[in-house]
Amino acid sequence: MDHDNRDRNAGSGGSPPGKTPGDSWADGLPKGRRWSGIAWSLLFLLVPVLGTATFVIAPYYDHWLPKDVSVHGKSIDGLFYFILVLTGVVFLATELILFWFMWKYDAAASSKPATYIQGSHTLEVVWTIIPAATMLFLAIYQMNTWADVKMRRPRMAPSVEVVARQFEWRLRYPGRDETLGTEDDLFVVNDLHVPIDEDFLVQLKSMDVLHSFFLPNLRIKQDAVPGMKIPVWFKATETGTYDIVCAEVCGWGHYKMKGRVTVESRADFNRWLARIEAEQKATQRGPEEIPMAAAD
Ligand SMILES: [Cu+2]
Repeated sequence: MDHDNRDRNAGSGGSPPGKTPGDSWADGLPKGRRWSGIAWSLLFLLVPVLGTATFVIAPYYDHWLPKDVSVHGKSIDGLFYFILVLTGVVFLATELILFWFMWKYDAAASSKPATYIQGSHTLEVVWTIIPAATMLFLAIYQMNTWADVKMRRPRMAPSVEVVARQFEWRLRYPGRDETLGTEDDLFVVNDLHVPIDEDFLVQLKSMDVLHSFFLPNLRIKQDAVPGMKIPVWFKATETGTYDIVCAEVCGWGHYKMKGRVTVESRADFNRWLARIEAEQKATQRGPEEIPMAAAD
């Protein structure tokens, strides 16, 4: 389209040959040109319309935030919605303006060729300062939530150690002495159990590569970094079984690096621990019970 316009204007100082001032310079364009302008404008209008429709319809099809079952989830979701509305309004405004400009200033419908402008220094300053101020506001506004989730760790010994590994979650509970790294530690794979309404402190490690410990319903997502012990904490508010997934592409089996987290009452949790302990004792023999290999 632009290319055609340029050809028409070439050598004629902007006004096409054979036209008197006041006539639309585009009168000579074939009819299809005008229709293509309308079609393109409407196509661009579909972006904000379908974009908004997606967000309105998605919750009805359960394609939305998973149910929040954590104490700090509310403030995280609040931040999410706040930023969504903020960016949503800007998105709608810019897309609608884009559509309107395409519609109104369609070359084929215009009586004048486009003119070149230098740009506006004031506008540049304004649209730099507004996003910068918004970013600064968000950075300050979210500080308390960040501190709750990542900095104000409950004062307690780790409730469990989670070791990410290609492609599973290895869990170690402290056992009866409530201390990790002792003989009575209990080992489980991909099956995290958590007592409800209690602070729960995870010590997160990785055995091989970068993974990301993601508990969508508990609004927890934390990278597991080889060589680091990273504390992660939450307080679950509703019993049930939820997903553990890896949110960092960690190799060919990344997609199947799934586990589950069961939130249950303290009594059920203790029963489960006792069962794991009994199973472990039944299947593991102490060194003194292992028969010596026959000596030569
Ligand atoms: Cu992984």
